Amino acid sequence: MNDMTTGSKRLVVVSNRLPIVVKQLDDQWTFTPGSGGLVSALAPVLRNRGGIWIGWPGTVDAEPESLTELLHEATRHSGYTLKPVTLDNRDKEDFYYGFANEVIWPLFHDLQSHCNFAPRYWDAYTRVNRKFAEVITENVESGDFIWVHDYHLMTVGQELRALGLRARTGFFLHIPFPPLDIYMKLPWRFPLLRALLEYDLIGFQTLRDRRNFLQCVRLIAPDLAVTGKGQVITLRVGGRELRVGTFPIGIDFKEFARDGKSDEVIRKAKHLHEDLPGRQVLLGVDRLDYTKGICHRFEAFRNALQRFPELHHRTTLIQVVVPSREDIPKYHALKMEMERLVGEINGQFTQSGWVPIHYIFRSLNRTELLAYYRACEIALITPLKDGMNLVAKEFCAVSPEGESVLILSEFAGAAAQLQKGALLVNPYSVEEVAEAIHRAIHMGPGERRARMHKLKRFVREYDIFWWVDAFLKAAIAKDLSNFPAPEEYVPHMETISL
Ligand code: GDG
Repeated sequence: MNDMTTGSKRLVVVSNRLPIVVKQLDDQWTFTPGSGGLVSALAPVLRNRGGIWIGWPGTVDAEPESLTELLHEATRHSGYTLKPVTLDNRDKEDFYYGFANEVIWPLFHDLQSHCNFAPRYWDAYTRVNRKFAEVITENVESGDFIWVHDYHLMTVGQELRALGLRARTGFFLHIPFPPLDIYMKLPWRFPLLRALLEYDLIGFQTLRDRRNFLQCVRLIAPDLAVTGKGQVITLRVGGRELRVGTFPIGIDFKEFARDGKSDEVIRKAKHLHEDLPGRQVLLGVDRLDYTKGICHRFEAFRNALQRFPELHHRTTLIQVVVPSREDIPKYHALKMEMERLVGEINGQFTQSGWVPIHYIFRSLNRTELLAYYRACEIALITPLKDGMNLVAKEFCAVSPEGESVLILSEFAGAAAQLQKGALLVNPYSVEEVAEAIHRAIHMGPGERRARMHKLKRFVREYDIFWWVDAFLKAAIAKDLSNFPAPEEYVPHMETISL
């Protein structure tokens, strides 16, 4: 760990899931890399700096001692150590599927009608957060910086204080923080806010999220005093002082740009496009999730095909959906609905030699994923709400300059940074997205190049290493005025001209 940045000995990263999933198959333990944005973002950081990663390895069957040994084996050459937190079936049901995925995930994405506020979920949440705190306390050394991640672990900081730990703690929320009116629906709104205020530093993806959080804090703490206006501000509340900052998460730009130019990726990308001659290919890549707006996107594509018949035969949408949380009925229902829509739209428009939507329901390996980023001319990334959306940034890093266009939801955190290069859309407006598709397909090489140039510059400059440094510096910096205020996206009246 970099002493210059934090003055700390080690970085202790804590997240719900470890970057490795442990499974038992026919009496054999298997390891597979974890998926999702948090793992993609943090794995290169720990590879680079070393440290400890504490989290749940995804199984409820193994004994803690054997898990520790297995994880030690699996990460022998990774440069960092994994420490497991063991969860049982009840934890998995009520904490993970329950509070995290049926309460916080939908509520924080403004989808309150998807919430199930079952009273037992909160007890499970605090119980499991205490388990995490206990494992942290067992593994921490003096001078360590403890960096807790995401919505599963919002009360860990408070539990650590209750266990008497004095180490410095930071928390980063990867998903959005909802506006006051929505947050207030949460039955446990006050204890949750009070618990968050026990961290020394809280990071959000965007200024919008931070503003929402501050409005909520103001309600429970009329004595709240805020100092500063930039990227990192100081709060004084209830006799405590803490910092709150905006840190838009990035990707390992160099690695994506380099791997995207490898012979294997170029060969595969060429091969993919040979099967779609003379077409401009639109690409969607998402975990199976109702926040990603996949069904709205299909409707927008249908609308584009209805209104602009010249697109027939000239464009194809490739939609990759990565299986996720499929045991939850809502996710299963979403899968059924997506598949119904794909069938219906393809049935409506397919002609000899042209199928409008190619639908892939599986996880791609990295080479395949990069080949799709490289081969497709237009990324269609239209989440209904998203903390950041790393797929948008990965597409920019890999796609050849001058050929590609990014269509991006204004409700993705990435919109704040990428607004000058992307075509921003309201994902709820089927017509607006259809018009953006039309505009992207007709966009000339000059405009494409200029836009992609800006996009790449932002993604390169604010990469994952910038993000880590900014967060860790914010934890210790004496002077917070050196942190520049980040970009903010404010919807405006730009009409898409046809
Ligand atoms: C959460 C927040 C925030 C996707 N398909 C495949 C694959 N992926 C990888 C992508 C990307 C990651 O998964 C998805 O990241 P996102 O950011 O798009 O979304 P979430 O998983 O919802 O992440 C999000 C993020 O945390 C980080 O803070 O941006 O808002 O919801 O890295 O590359 N990887 C492989 N095969 C696939 O088929 N190998």
